[in-house]
Amino acid sequence: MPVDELLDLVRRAGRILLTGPSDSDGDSIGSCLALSSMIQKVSNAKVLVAGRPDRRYSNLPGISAMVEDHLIQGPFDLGIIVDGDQRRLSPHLAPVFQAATTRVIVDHHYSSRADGYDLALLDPGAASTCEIIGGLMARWGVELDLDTASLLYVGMVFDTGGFLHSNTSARTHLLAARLLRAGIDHSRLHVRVLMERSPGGIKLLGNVLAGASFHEQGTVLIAAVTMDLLESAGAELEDTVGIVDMLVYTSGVEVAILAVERKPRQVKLSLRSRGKVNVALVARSLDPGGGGHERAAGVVLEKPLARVLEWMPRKVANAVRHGSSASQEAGRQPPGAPGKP
Ligand SMILES: [Mn+2]
Repeated sequence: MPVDELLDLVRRAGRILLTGPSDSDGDSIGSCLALSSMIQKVSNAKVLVAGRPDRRYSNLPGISAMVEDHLIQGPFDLGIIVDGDQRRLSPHLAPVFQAATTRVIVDHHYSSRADGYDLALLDPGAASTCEIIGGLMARWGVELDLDTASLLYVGMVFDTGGFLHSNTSARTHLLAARLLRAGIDHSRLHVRVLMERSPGGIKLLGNVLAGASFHEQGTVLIAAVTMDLLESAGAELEDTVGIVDMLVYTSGVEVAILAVERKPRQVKLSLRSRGKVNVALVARSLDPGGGGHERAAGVVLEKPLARVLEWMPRKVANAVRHGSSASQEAGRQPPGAPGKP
């Protein structure tokens, strides 16, 4: 069984690298730190957790032990990537991970495959990678402590949008119940991860919402964050997280898109769907590197924002009108929608 194989690998390893994708989020950070604490209970290995979490995770147990990618030096006996494929590692970390003697992936993304790893724990039915780690913990016989429970809850709450998205299952709630029984402060964790905005972030939100535009008879809603807007609001890129999730819950809207100008010639699009349109396909139609889940997808475009805003709405309208329906990949994807690329 892969679960037992992983336990065996962890016990035999001297040096372990644990990482999520370079664009980390609540699930990848919660998964890494929870798995790290579990590993330390069953093994004497030295564990390095790579990543650079943003402000909303600064109070999490174990977060101060995270090391920025560029400071990580191999070799490692075991490399474990969680919540995303190794193609999403930073240019510095990717070769370090690939050089590890044994490589493992633990993930719930539909698009992740076992090739390129020595061991793969893939469960696309899990709402979050933290849900997989929670199951792993029970199988390893590791006792659930308060810190680990808090970390797992962060990932679960992040990837389900607070148990709102359709990926939330009975299994999700059963694990959440175990975490609450362990004594976590669920309300504080939820507010910190999903609700709280910085003063600059609130100003930014107001400006972005005011500038949003409706297309296709009100079924497509598009908003943009320019570098100027960020600066004038006193906000950071991390303050754009969650805005697109608000946009999509506008009545009549089927698809919402937030375009964030990251650099003068680079735009990150985040796409959300209410279910009729498969936004992973829409993202891929905009650029081959785009993708994600049916209801939550993303794509990075190496183009100026003004050009993207000129060209993209028509492309999206086309995709919404002709095909890109959720049923097109029905054979590959269950109806749930984990993630938030
Ligand atoms: Mn995830």
